[in-house]
Amino acid sequence: MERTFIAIKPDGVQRKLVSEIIGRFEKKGFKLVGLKLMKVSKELAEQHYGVHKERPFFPGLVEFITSSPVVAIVLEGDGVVASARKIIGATNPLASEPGTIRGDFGVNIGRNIIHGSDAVETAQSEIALWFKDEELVSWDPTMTAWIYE
Ligand code: IDP
Ligand code: MG
Repeated sequence: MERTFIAIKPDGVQRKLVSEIIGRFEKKGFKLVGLKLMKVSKELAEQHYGVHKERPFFPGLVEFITSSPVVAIVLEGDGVVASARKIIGATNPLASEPGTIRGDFGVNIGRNIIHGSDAVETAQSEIALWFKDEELVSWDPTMTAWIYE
C-alpha cells in the first residue's frame, strides 16, 4: 500500500501542535508506520531539501530545520501521498485553505509547520532517507474493515 513521508517542522513541535497534527491523519484513517522525534543534521537537511539548493531561501531553510527537534512520520493508506498534501495545504499558509494544517495554524511561508512528500516516488526516496527499514512497523489496525470496503 502507498506510503508518504511527513515531518512536523521545528515550529510545529515548539508550538505543541504534534498531537493535533498526528490526530488529523489518524482520524482521517491513515496508518502510522513510522514515528520519531529527532534533531536533524545539516547533512540530512541538505539532502532532504536538495532540489531547492539554488534557491535564495535554502540556507535559512536548512538552518531552521536543524534548529530544534522535528517529528518524522511515515503514513500508509490508499492515496495517502496526495491526500496528505491536501490535509497539509498550500506551501504559503496565507494561501492555504482554512481546514488545512497550514491554513489553520500558519502565517509565514518560512514557518509553515509541516512537510509532506509531493509524489509517490519522492515519498519512497524521502522515507529511505529518514528511516531505516527496521524503524518501519507493519501492523494490522483492528479498525481497517471500518475504513476500507
Ligand atoms: P512544500 O513544502 O509545500 O512542498 P516547497 O516548494 O517544496 O513547498 O518548498 C519547501 C519548503 O521550503 C517550504 O515548505 C518552506 O518551508 C520553504 N520555502 C519555500 N518557499 C519559500 C520562500 O519563498 N521563503 C522561505 N521559505 C520557503
Ligand atoms: Mg516540496
